[in-house]
Amino acid sequence: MGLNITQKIIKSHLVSGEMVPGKEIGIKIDQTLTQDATGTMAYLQFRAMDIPTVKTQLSVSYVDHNTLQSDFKNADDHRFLQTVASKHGIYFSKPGNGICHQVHLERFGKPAKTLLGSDSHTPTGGGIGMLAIGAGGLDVAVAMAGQPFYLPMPKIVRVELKNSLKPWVSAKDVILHLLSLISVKGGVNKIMEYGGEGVTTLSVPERATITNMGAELGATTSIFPSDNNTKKFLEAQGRLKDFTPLTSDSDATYDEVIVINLAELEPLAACPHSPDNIMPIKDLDLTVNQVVIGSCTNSSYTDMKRISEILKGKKVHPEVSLAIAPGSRQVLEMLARDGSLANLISAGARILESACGPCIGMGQAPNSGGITLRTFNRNFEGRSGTKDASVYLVSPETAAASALSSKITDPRTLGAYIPVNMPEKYLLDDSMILAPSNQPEKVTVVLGPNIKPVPIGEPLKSQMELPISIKVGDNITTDHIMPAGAKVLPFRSNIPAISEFVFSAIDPGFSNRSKELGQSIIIGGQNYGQGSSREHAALAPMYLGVRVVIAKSFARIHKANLVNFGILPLEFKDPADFDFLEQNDTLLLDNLLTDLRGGTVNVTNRRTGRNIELTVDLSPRQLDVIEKGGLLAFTKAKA
Ligand code: MIC
Ligand code: SF4
Repeated sequence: MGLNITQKIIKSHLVSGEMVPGKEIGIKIDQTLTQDATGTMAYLQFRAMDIPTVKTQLSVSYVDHNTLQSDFKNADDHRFLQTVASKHGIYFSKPGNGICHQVHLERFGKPAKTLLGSDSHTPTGGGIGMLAIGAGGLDVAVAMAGQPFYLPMPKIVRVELKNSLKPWVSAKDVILHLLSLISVKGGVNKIMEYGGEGVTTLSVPERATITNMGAELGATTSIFPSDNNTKKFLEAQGRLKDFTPLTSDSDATYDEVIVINLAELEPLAACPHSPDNIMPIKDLDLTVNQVVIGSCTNSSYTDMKRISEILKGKKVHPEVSLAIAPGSRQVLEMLARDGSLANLISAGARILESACGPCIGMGQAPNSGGITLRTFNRNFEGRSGTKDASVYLVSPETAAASALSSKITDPRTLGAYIPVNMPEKYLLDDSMILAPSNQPEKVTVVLGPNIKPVPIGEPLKSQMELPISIKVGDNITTDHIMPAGAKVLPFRSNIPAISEFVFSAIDPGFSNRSKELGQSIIIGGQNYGQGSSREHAALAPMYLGVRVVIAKSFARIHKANLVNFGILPLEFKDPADFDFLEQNDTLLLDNLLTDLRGGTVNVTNRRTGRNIELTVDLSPRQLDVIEKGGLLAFTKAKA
């Protein structure tokens, strides 16, 4: 029987398990990437394993999230990351060189390889035909140590693209449409594999926009074939030798099929406060205060070039603030050299550093009650830095058109389409990517005072009586659990300090309350922990004494992070039982260690006497890890 692309890559990397959906598999990881906000913890964990040099084919450490440097903390993290990279065989992409996913696509991604990244948008690499997966920092550290990456074998969904996009409709609209079809939880434990004649009409950067935002479907990853467009892209990046063709066999089978007719799509927006709250632009009537173009979703050279053509000779509306962050130094320098940057500046754009910036709330927070259009991938409440702002996620074309008019504007009203060709040759200069030292023994790793040791979890007990410290609803994001932004991000390498901010946006008393309770349980709804891969959303609650999370369902990465830090994730057998639990109730868990292995756990609510059945959807390996108190404790115990 023929294989699809995903099966081909998994098969050639399979270390353990069978390719049966839902069963745990272990795969070999060829490449890893980290970014600074998750990287400091990942490298502290890697160093705790005492392995001198990474065992991957390639590992890259990027600095793109925390580039504000409002005091010593971020700069100290950067210095730590640079010295760790140099010592342990890791390439280091300096701050200013660009957003990890954009730079990795340009300079390192290879079709048919596996990539594990400590960032949820690592699937951007699927645009070039990689199996690129986001994970917690500890999983990435373990992969750098040469160990397999474990995950439940996903279902494989074929997304069949028919025809081609109409003028002014863009790759962003394809993924927004898919989000409208299957929602932010529609992709959990699935891989979206693109195929069909429409694929050949999309360039690698366009494909990467689609696979990038596949993260918002909750998908394990998304992937495109590696074809002639991939070859041309790699050739233009001076990397023809990295090309391998990769397509699915003609008799390949899939677990599900979704058909999208590209020709029927129109410009769309994801409305507040969820990436799946989709409306056609033409049906929205809004006055816009701010427009921001950039992020790992839409900051390629061709995206930027097109908006510069739209803005050329025109002026941004006086009531609008337009900020633009090109995705990489390559993009920025090419725009500077071909005159596009001058068009943007002349139009009145505020040019930002090539970094994540406003996407993670590092500057450019909107005004009170502001309406902001962003080409990003997440519009969770408060993520922009302004709690009552309304963030709409749109294509670069819609963003540029709206910046001119101050009204949300369908780019199809701009007149004749402005085609932008893919460059024959990208500008190549890797001088901001530092190779690791060839004398690693001479490199000293420098830790700043804000970099604190990683806390280690406690072994699980068979009997526990735990109070509920918080009860939350559906689709709680890791931004709710562990917020980011300019105030909190500098504490990513200091768990005691960052734990003060757990749930701070929805329940400012949470941190103190849980410390007082000693140990506790969190109750969640559907898709608990969607969004970012930040393991701090598990690590900081663990530090605050959270031992168990009971939810209707979990997002994949967060569930894996909970296990890695010794927090037990359990699911309601009957979701209706959610209604019978309240904050401050005390739950009795009995005979836990035995029952966990049987797949069902019973808890009794002390207040009501009611018994609730919970499902254990964890592999035997994961149960071993949790029993020991997390992956670090487990690895230490094994050693
Ligand atoms: C995000 O987009 O939320 C982030 C910031 O890139 C995160 C990583 C992090 O929290 O450091 C992600 O997507 O994984
Ligand atoms: Fe950076 Fe935003 Fe992309 Fe996350 S989603 S990696 S914060 S640009």
